[in-house]
Amino acid sequence: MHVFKSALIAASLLAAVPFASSASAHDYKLGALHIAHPWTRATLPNAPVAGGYMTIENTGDTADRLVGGSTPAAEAVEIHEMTMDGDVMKMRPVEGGLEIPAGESVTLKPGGYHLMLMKPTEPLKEGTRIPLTLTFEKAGEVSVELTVDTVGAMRPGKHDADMHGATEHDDMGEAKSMGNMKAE
Ligand SMILES: [Cu+2]
Repeated sequence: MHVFKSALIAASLLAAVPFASSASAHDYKLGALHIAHPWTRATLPNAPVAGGYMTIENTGDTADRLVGGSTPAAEAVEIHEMTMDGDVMKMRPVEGGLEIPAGESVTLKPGGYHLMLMKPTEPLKEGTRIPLTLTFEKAGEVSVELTVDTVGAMRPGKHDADMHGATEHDDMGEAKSMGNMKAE
């Protein structure tokens, strides 16, 4: 009887694993800040930059600012925004850091605010994870891992354990416009 009971417990533990892992996977907390699904994209050899994307939620009642970051995978980490200059999309550093307003979420994503990993030390390989430290003005530092998704992915996909059903990877048009992008 005892053995039978243990087997039942073991079976229920096994059954619980997928739920436990998707609930806890790839999210980070730092004080009132909640950082979800940090990700990046695989790069081609000699790519001068790589992106860094995530959603940062501020559950507190005072604003904070993302002011910087660092990673052993690149020479420097900058915070960028995309702007239109005529019909050319450009990116430039965000002066003074990126505000995370109280009670709000800010999403860093392709085509919007993003981290820019300057001069990756080696090409980012799809399916690996890149350690990254984020620095906030008030909350301080937190270590996260960027999942590395497909070249040209527009949202976190198959390498993010908690992917909200996003599995599609577009898109040649976007890849082309990325090619026209200039860092300033
Ligand atoms: Cu950039």
